[in-house]
Amino acid sequence: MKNLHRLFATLILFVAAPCALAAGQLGVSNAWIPQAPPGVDMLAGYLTLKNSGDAPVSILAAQSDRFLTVTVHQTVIENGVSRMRELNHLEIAPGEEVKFAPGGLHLMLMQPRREVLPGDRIEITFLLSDGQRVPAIFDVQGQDATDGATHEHHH
Ligand SMILES: [Cu+2]
Repeated sequence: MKNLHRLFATLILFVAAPCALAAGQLGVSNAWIPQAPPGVDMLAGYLTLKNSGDAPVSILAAQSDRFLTVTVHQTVIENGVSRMRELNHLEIAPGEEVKFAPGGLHLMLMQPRREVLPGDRIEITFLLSDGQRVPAIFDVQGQDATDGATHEHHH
């Protein structure tokens, strides 16, 4: 009889488990960094994030050993002036795709630890509220590839 109780307890555990597994799943694509003009120690990173899970994903922070700090910025126009605002966190709903692009959302990459050159591949890791760490590899593009906000990224 005691064994039967244990069996029931185990079964309940298995039935309950799928609910606890509902999770966000962050996919990364098209990650690129335009090379900065000479002498500028501030770069921007662009990419597309997609949550293909069944729960919201919340990005709390990002980090890279190539930069002193990595933050999420949003460019906004206030009274005709372009300003950048730092986002403390970025929430992505299930099924939602968020595009970082010139003139909008971007990663602000401050004080590179060494020069960032075209052809470099730079890893930046996103830290999520559920403890997941999602790495992304960014391709550095030469300046000729970065003129204008309408630029499309080609491989
Ligand atoms: Cu910025």
